[in-house]
Amino acid sequence: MCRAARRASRARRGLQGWKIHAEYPGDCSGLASLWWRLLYFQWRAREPGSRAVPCHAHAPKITQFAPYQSLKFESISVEAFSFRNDQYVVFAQPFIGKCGFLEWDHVEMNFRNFDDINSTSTVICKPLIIDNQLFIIVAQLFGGSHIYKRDTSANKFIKLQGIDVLKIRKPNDVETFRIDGESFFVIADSSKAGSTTIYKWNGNGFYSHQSLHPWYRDTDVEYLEISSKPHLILSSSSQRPVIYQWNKATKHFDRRTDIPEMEDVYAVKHFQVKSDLYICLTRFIGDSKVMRWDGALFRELQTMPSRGSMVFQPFTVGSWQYAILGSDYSFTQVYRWDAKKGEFVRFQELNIQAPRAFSPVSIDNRQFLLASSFKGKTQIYKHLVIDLSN
Ligand SMILES: [Ca+2]
Repeated sequence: MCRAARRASRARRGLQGWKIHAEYPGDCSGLASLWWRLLYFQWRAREPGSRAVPCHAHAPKITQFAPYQSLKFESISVEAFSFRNDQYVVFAQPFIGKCGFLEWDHVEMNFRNFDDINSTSTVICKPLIIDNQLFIIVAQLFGGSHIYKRDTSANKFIKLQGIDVLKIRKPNDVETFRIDGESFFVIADSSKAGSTTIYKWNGNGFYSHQSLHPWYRDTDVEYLEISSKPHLILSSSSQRPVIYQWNKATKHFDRRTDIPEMEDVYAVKHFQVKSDLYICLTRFIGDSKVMRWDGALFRELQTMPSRGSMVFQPFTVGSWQYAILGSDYSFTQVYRWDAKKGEFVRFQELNIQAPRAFSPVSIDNRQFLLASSFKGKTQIYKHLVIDLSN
C-alpha cells in the first residue's frame, strides 16, 4: 500500500459516520489505485449525479466539518470580526440576555470568554468598525435597541446611543455596509408599526438616513452589489422580496423590482462564484432556492427541500464554496459548490438544534464554522482538509 493509500485509509477510519467526498486521483498505481477506485465508486454510488473527475485534474482532497468545541449556551445570531489584529466572535444570547464575546486562545487552541454586553431579549449583536473604532449594534425585542462602543483604554464597552423606538420596534436583522466611503447600517423591523430603517455614521453618532417599506413586517435585509451598484434586498412576511437600488444623486435607495413568484421568503443572502452573482432564499417549509442573476433579473437555479429552515447561509472556506441550510425538524444540510455542474451538491449533515445563524472564521491558519443554536448548545466546527496526495 503506497503512502497515499495508507493516509486515505487512516482518513477514512477517522471519518466513520461522515460522508466522504473525494476527487478520484487516478494517478496512483497498483493497490492504491485499486483502493481509490473502490472509495471513489462508493462515493459515486451515493452521489449518482456526480461526474468523474479527469485522472490528472486534482490532487485528492477530502474536506469535512468536524465538531470542535461545544458552548454551553443558546444563541440566535453569530458574527466573527477582527479588531486591532485580534479575532473575536460574538453571539446574541436571548435567554440570558447578552452579547457574549469570545476570543481565540492561541495556547489552548479554543475560544474563551472575552467580554459581555448585558441586555434583555437580545436578538442581534452586530459589529461595525469605523476608523479603527469598534461599535456594536445591540438589537433587543424589548426595551429598545442600542449602540455600544469599545473603549480600548478602559477595556470595556460603553453605551453610545439608543435607536429610535418609534421606527425600530421588533428588530429581526441588521446589516452593515459602506457606500462611497460612508458607513451605514440597516435594521429590518418585523413589527407592523415599525419601519426598516437605514442609519448613517456622521463622525459622532448614527442618524436615521432613510426609512423604507413601512407596514410589511420585514424579516431580513441583504446588502449586495449588482453590476457594481449598491442594492438592498428586503424579505417580508407579507410580500415577495423587494430589490432596492442606490440612487447616487439623492443618496437614497429606490425600489427597483421584486423577485417574481417567490412568496414566503424569510431571508436572502448572496454569494459570488467568479463574476457570477447568486442568492440563497430561505423558506421555512417547502423549497429554499438558489437563484442566479442573469443581467436583468434573478432566475431559479436550484431548489432544496426545507424542513423548518430559518437560515440558508452561503460561505467560502479557502477555495471551497459552501451553503448550509438549517433545519428545525431534521438534520442541517451542508452543500458544496460543484464547479463543473455549476450548482450545489449535498455534502454533509450536521446535527444542530434549531440553527439560526452560521459564520465562518479563519484563525491561525485554521478554519472554523460557528453555528448558533436557539434550543441547544452553540457549536463550533473545524473545517478539515485531508490531502491524500502526500
Ligand atoms: Ca440579512
